[in-house]
Amino acid sequence: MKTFFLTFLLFGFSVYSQEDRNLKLWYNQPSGETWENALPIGNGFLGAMVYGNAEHEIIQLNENTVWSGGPNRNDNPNALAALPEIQKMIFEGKYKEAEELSNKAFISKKSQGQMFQPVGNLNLYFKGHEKYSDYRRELDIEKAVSKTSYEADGVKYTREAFVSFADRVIVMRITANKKGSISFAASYTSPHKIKNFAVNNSKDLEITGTASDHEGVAGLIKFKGITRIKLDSGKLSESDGMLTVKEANAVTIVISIATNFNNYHDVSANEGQRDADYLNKAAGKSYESLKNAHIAAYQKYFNRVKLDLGTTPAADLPTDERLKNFRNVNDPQFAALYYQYGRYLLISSSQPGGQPANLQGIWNGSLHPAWDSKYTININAEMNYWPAEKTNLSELHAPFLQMVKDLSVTGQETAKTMYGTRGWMAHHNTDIWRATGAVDGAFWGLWTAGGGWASQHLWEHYLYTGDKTFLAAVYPVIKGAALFYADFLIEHPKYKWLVVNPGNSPENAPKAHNGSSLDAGTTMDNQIVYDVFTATIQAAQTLKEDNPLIDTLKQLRNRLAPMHIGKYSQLQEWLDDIDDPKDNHRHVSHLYGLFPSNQISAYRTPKLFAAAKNTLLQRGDVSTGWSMGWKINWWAKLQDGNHAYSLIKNQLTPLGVNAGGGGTYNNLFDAHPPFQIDGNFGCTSGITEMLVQSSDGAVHLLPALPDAWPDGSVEGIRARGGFEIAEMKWKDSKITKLVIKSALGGNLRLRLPNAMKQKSGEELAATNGENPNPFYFTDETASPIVSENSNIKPLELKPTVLVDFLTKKNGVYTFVSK
Ligand code: FUC
Repeated sequence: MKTFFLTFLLFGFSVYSQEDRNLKLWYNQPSGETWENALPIGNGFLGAMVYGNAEHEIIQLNENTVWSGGPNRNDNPNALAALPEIQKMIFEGKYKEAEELSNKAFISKKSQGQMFQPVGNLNLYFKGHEKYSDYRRELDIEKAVSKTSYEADGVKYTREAFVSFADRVIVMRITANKKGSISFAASYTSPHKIKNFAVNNSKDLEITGTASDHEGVAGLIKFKGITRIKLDSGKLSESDGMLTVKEANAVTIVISIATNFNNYHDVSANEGQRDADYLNKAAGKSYESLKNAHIAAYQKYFNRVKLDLGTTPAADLPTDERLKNFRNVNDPQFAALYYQYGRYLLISSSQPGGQPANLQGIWNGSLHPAWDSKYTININAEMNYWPAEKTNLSELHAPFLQMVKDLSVTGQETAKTMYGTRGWMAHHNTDIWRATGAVDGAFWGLWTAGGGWASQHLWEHYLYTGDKTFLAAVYPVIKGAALFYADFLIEHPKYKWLVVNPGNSPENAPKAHNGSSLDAGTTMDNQIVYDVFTATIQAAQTLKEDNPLIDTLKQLRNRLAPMHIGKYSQLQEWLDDIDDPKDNHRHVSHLYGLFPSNQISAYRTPKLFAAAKNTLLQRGDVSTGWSMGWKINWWAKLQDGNHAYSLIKNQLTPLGVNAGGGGTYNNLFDAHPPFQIDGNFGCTSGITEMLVQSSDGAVHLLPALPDAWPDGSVEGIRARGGFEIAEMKWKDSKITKLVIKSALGGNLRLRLPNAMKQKSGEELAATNGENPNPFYFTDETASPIVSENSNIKPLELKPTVLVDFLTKKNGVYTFVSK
């Protein structure tokens, strides 16, 4: 009855637009003590969580290079000698024994990876503000500015905060509608053991500290933060290590933080000098000029994509209320807001020259965060970067791509000393020190494909940008990932295919293995090696390099184990048909081949495509946050928009409501739980894949539009081969207008839900054979093999129209429905 009433209430009104409030998260109450209520701001180097509490404002501070430990390696030197014995045990089915030996010989006896750590909090104490009214706090993701306002003692107070993209400082401005009414005390707190607070010149609060020692690695990161408080009239004084503001008209707080980190093997910078430089450059500027420069720098990225899925009165409510309602009401704008929030979070946590977004992006308040808030490269870190290219944030891929380049150096020694191979490799985790050893236990850590998977991002960046200079520069890295496998693959004694041994299907174990995850030739391992070889072959062909290697890799690729359809009509996770159809493990790693890879195709491998769907149905929907995020992408690839949408609803559910699964916190951070940012990014990628795909020989538009979004428009999504969907409008699920920009020229093959023509009236050409555009190359001869014995039926797909249109470099083309 209640739901009915609510639905009636929300649908009863006519649809109307909300312009200004659309891209804001907002709340009627402060965060209190709860970190996951606070609002994240950041510029890729600095991150802050703004609590917005009236009487005790907390700005929790992060700097992207404050990590425990220092330059270190964590390879296990006993691995190489034990490798043949472990391979033999696995081939003989002695998985448990193999795992035990691997725990001794492969798993690192040193660091299991270092921790991303906070700097501390800046606390502002406003005496007498315990009682307040007219409270509101918000995060405007169009401007990347947070704002808190309330009334206390008859005065209206406002605080605005941002982390400047232009000036590398955190800025807060406090104003009041009555002169002389701003009074507060400011001080730092920090959870670090080694720290010091000081007041300098009676105007700066300073914090210095050293990040933790961890797992036998000495903490070498030194950090310094300076907070300068600038007043418009009033008085600033110092007492007990605090700065006190009395009776100011307005206050501007500028916070800079710096460390001694230069790169993963050099921590020799002078943090104090750096910090003072950042502060002094920014502190002389007026608040308005800092804010304007910040917004302009931010919007250079943010404004590239616009998404309108319609707005209903449901969008009127505060964000936490909308989150509670989302599953039961029609609030398409909430999905659009969440989509853009993913882009906001990527812009704010990943900037060229900085560290890649880690498990928590750049926001962490704990000295010992979950999973060290590092980089899990058996899914999570890659997922963070799925939105980068397609949501038109290509430059922001750079920190991740730089990490891959770093890993290709550190991972070379790991490949050589632990596996006796050329090239480079990384296991399932890494950190700021680019550690590549195997950690956490063989069950999780003895997985060799972390580097291989991560290396695919280099190739993907090329496929979107067509940047040959970039490709030439990173070719040795792509090739190094292939050389590792060229040397490491081993013939399976029973099946005769070349396989990875030891390997696993990340973090899952088949029942048949007595609790051990180890195996040879798992489906995901095979798929990753297939991609690593294919990318290397294609990169070498593009660059006209390495002909003998191309031949070798092609031969090796032909001997890889194929994908199999098993007895439950599922895509097999392992080489043997030992999947459990009731297994609902969060990792569905073998569907890597469906997404982010494109080996499983609706058109080229229809049986595998149908098997992938069965696997996903058997695995179920609700799971951890990131797992649901991945599933949105898979259902989009399966062209089932309604199922993808129901996963979005599962994900956008307050934490605690999905039995046994994750959800979303009030600040719209994804809940594994705990907070893990990959789910945010995974969902943003998934929504894009519902609207535009460019992975299967064509630019496929509206491949998975749910019934809930019959009308809408999007601008700025990017497709492989340098195409940009500059504008796409749809009505009743049919595209009415389409504008495509072609940065590189070449054949544009469109797969459309309805027939279209050029705006001039001219028809589009019918297709003939393979797409001649090299960025859409699908290597027929190397298509993965499906086991022949399956009589699985291909899925029935919605009909589409396939057309070709030849574009010129920098051409802009408009199409309309027929
Ligand atoms: C992998 C996942 C976990 C978690 C962790 C950070 O180990 O299996 O669910 O996301 O990474």
